[in-house]
Amino acid sequence: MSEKKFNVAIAGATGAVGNQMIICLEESNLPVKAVKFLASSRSAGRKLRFKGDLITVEELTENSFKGMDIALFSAGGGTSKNFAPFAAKDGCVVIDNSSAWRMDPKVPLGVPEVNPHAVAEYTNKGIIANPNCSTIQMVVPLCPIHKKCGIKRIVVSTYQAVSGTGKKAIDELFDQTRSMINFLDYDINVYPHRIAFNCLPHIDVFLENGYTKEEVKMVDETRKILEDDTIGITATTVRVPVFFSHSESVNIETKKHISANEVKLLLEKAPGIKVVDDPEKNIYPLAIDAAGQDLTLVGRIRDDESIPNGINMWVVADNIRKGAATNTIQIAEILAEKYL
Ligand code: NAP
Ligand code: 3JN
Repeated sequence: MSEKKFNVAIAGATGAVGNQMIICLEESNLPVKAVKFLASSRSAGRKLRFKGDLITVEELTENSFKGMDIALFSAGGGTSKNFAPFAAKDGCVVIDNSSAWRMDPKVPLGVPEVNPHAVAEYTNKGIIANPNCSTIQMVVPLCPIHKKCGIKRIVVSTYQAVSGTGKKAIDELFDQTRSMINFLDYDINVYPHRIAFNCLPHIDVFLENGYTKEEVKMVDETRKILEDDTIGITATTVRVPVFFSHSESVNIETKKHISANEVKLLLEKAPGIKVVDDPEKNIYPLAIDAAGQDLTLVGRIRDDESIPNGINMWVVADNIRKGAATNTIQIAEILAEKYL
């Protein structure tokens, strides 16, 4: 890391992802000169702690980024679309957590373990996009397999934690669960159905083809990050009553044969991954073990016996850390070390 220090703004600092970004920034090696915390007018004036100091939250405006070097956005797609260009115009590099810029061909979509070289393309628009959480944790183990054998097709089903919907959904799962176990009435506000003791095959909005937007994000973003539009991908995304960590059942068909044992050895050496796979001892990746740390846990690695070149695996990561804040800070670290 160079000696230079950076002014870092966080837009959406009061939200679930923004709060985790503050923690990850405190934990990181990024040399920070000063921070600025931004949110809507609703939260302006609130105070948030950074490394022991109390920082007053300011309202996000077009002029918020003057003098800033790096802006981390997690305040929704509309806010990113409207305000990221103002940050870029003022010479700030934006790392955006929303879907607003992800599929723009001039904006890199970065996962440091997979395509760190993409970060260099920030110069096009001054914006780097952070992928969707479900995409990030899937491409981390797919990348080494794709490099070695070529992936032909992916079938993925997700089991996504409510924290992916933000703070209000965490509260809703807690409140509904508490009400139900006390035989009390409960409210349904965040999702179209009760989430407590239920699974909802519905994340983000439905599109004309019957898929949800979350499913289409996984398809499009995976192809962009792995730099291969020929990969066939189909996804089913499901919300489950878990607070933190998304789990995924990932089935892949490769071009060249690779055995489950070889996949295990390959992933054991790959960056950002912990292989957790000893079924005889009931050891496999769990949401509760992934939560609060940054590795992507991979287990239940086995041959898909229904096709000649198939592998099944179970992939779990903390959706708010590696799926959002940690990945953003890792991109900022690369940027600071190599490009700014
Ligand atoms: P959240 O808990 O509801 O927080 C939303 C944040 O955005 C709050 O800080 C809020 O400020 C701020 N905000 C909302 N409207 C704003 C406006 N007009 N101007 C300035 N700030 C505004 O949501 P979250 O879970 O943290 O998610 C935030 C965004 O991050 C999502 O919309 C999504 O784009 C992205 N995200 C990405 C992933 C991923 O997969 N990488 C995962 C989850 C979320 P107030 O306190 O003032 O309301
Ligand atoms: O639901 C999840 O588990 C992840 C949610 C991500 C999300 C939520 C609201 C808006 C996104 C995203 O990152 O794709 C967006 C969005 O920016 O479109």
